[in-house]
Amino acid sequence: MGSKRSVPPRHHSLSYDEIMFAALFAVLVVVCTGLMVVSWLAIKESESDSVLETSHEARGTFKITSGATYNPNLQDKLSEDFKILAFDLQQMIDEIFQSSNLKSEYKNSKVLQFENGSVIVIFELFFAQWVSNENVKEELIQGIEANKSSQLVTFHIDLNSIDITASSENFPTVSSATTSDKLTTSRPLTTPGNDSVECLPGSMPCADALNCIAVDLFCDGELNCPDGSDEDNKTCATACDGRFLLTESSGSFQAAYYPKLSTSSVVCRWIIRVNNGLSIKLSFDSFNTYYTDVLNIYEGVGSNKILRASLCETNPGTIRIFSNQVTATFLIESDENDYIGFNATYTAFNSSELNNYEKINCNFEDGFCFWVQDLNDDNEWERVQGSTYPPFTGPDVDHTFGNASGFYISTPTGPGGRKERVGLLSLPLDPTVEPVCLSF
Ligand SMILES: [Ca+2]
Ligand SMILES: [Ca+2]
Ligand SMILES: [Ca+2]
Repeated sequence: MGSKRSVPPRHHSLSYDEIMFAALFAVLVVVCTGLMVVSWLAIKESESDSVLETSHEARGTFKITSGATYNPNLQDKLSEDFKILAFDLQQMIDEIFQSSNLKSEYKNSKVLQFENGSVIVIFELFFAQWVSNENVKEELIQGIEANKSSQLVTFHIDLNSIDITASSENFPTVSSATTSDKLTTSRPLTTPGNDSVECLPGSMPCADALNCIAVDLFCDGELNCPDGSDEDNKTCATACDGRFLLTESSGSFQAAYYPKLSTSSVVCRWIIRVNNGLSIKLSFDSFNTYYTDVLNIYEGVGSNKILRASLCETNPGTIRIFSNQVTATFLIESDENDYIGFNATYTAFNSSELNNYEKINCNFEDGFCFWVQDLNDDNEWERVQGSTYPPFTGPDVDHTFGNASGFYISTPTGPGGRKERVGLLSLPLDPTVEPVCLSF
């Protein structure tokens, strides 16, 4: 992707009409450039605006009694067997919920794991707002009974095996994508004495033992306890590397080895805060995580933070966040000793110093450069290498190297997949008087 300029012939003196024409032309160029920076894959027939800030996740499981047989390859998330079965089941779940009473809340689903026993499927469901487990379960059972998916011709699901658990059910009032993260700290938060305040379920006392705040407000980058103890560096130090608040203009954080799982899962959380007006660039020296371990990168802190990247398995290259504050959470659920985690470095940079060429030019070899995923559409662009999966849904090579080693970006693909709007945004471009072409 690159920009070219064509220089119009110069005039020594300009009439009033010529100046007006030039001004009008400049306005048109700015408007056209603004429209061109958004690339649409397709226009979805029906509108479905999702609100990211108030998302809800539920976890579910069911048993397939016929239509799929278990084999050990299903343990490998990268295997063709896993991908094919997961794709079909996600499509089935999508079709069921898209024709259910929860269709306006439902966003998408993701198969996490298969287990032996006919085939037991463990999956996640994403909703735009909070919905009860009972409601989700009921709609899923009704959808299966009413054959709401063409996949149900193949798969037979044991209705009694269906179970839905919301990982955020204890804290439904806190709406953020991390409500499922069970915060684990390396030290006890307080050592309350006998006069310690009694906190309601889902909340914990501040160090003053006088005030209670919601569990999710601890270590979220915003001060909530009057004594500030909810953001104390010692309280929030992660089990991954013993760090929490990173305020230098550059630094690192890591989970080089997984910490021992004291419970079924561990969350490490870091807050990066650099000078106002600056942005934050994250790079990964190593990234080797098991698929159940997810590193989430958020723009901002507290309950208004925006999920910008959800990373597992593959090294994402460089990620740029256009905010002076970043929250990173690493949820570890695997118990695999032979996997190493990641090592991330960050540096502050000034995005206002970029020119238009730098803002839009990208070969995607090292991430998305300065392009930003549109979060108000149906899906996200993916940075891929070699052929897309399934075969014949995209190119085999990129423009940079012309072979399978080069990265390019692609919209999510799948056989028979529904049409989706997938947008990509540039940073605001500086208006230009001269015409500008965008090529890609
Ligand atoms: Ca807080
Ligand atoms: Ca490339
Ligand atoms: Ca998007």
